[in-house]
Amino acid sequence: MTHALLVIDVQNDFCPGGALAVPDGDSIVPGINSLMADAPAVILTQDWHPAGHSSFASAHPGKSPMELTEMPYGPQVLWPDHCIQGSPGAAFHSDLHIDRADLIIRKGFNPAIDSYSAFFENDRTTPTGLEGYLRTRGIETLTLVGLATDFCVNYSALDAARLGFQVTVRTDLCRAIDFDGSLDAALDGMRNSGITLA
Ligand code: VGL
Ligand code: ZN
Repeated sequence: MTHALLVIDVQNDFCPGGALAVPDGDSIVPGINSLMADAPAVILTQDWHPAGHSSFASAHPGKSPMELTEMPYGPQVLWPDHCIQGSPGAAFHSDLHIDRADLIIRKGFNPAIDSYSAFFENDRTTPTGLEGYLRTRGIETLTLVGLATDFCVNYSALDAARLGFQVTVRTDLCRAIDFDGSLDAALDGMRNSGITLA
């Protein structure tokens, strides 16, 4: 087995009605379910923050959601409170066939560091353990789908490519936040890193 489908953050808070809703975010669920049915390995990620997480604007007096701040590891967008551990917003979309998952990897649980990528926290060095899991299973190629194209899908795809995996992003099964040109920047960055956009 050498191929895995990586389903990024298809959670209620990133779907319409959620705390950090991605436009049209729920529309990709049926297509992802179809892909999962045929994939030899399926891994889901789940954004999973403690209350008061440092990526929340509410944790920074005087700051509003979507403002930038400087963290010890670099610039960080401040988000509305979202995907709080155990909350309904952190749950997967109820139509997603999560029983197909071999592994669910949670990220963003460290109060001091955000984690967009499925592989590394936002300091780009603290690993989540996913690389070791994939390598020990002999997985070399990855297809990525999910939310959001320009943040967690983007960072996961870039890290996967940097680690030497062969990466395809199914952009038809992703949706973007598209904040301040972030979608175009992400697509350019992924293309320049040898990632196949399909
Ligand atoms: C995400 C912002 C904050 C994502 C997660 O899943 O793209 N974006 N946390
Ligand atoms: Zn988050």
